[in-house]
Amino acid sequence: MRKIVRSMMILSLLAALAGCAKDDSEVIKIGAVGPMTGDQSKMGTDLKNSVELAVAEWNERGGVLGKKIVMIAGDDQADPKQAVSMANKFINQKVVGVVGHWNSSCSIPASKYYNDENVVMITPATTNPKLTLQGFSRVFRVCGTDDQQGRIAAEFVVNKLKPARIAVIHDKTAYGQGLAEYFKKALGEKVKIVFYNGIVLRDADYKAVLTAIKETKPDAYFFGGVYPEAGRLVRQANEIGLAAPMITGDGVFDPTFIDIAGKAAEGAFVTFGRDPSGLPTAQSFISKYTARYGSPGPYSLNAYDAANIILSAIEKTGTTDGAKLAAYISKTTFKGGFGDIAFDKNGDVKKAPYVVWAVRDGKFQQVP
Ligand code: ABU
Repeated sequence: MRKIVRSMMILSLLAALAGCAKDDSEVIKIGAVGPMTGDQSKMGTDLKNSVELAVAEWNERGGVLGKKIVMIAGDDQADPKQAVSMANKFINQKVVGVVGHWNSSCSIPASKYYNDENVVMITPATTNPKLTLQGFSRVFRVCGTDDQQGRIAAEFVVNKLKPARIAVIHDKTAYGQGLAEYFKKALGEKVKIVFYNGIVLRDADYKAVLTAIKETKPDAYFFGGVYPEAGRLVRQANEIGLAAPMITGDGVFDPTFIDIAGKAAEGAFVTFGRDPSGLPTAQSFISKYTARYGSPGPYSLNAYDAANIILSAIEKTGTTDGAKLAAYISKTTFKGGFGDIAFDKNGDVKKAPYVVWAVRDGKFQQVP
């Protein structure tokens, strides 16, 4: 009797596996991964929405290679260990390409798994240069890098703000610390750095470090990090009477920063790309995204372009093989929401111009 039960269980398992295999061969799976929960969840949600929109458009046109496309969303919680765990989950689910991750601290460790397992990864937002310097042929990004934006921030500080003294802090992550280092390097000896230190990520109270910064009498301070911390830093700096403006990077470029900081956000400076809302190539995305989800976020168009690049590569090559897709992506100029998108030998976009934005009247406005 036990033998019969065991045989029936094995048969059911084989039937279930056969079902999975059939399902797997009938759809093409694309991963969308970022921080879907936690204090950076706005970024993950923006990313997921954009991929979902791109996938819906492709499916309305009949899918790709005659198959329906299925988006699988993954939450890395902005945590490197979760990112690796999500990468392995996607690989087991036979995902063909991944749009993500958002955080440099997640993309860098996860990228090795995608590359080793022949999965194409395109990040919309990871800016730490190391990501594409690992020699991974299947890893791309459709945004700029922190050496580029660190240099733009330093040039702005030296030529426009002209402080005599500056403090530099960072959140000790791959992104935040990396950006602070690039900023410091680009600044060179041109401005005296009177304070340099890391802050504790997700701390509620930064008044001790801000008081220490205030004592060094800086004319400005640079922060390498993301908007939840930046919002609290600026608000609390205002509360303790530290009037020096914050200069920071793309991880802070979201209205949520202004929501957290309130009026204290006024006068903060942020490096980010140009506003794509006037680009003819972005109009269709903006109207469809807005109708479906509300206003696009800072990296929404990048995520949409990333998804379309993966799907176009599948269509044009007629394959889902990661190596063939990567070879096609690396030599092709794509028509995206940002216009023409082409990659260099490392997998970085050839054009990624940064500009400086300031918070004025509760909004980000490009500094002329
Ligand atoms: N580039 C902004 C934030 C994402 C990152 O960690 O790179």
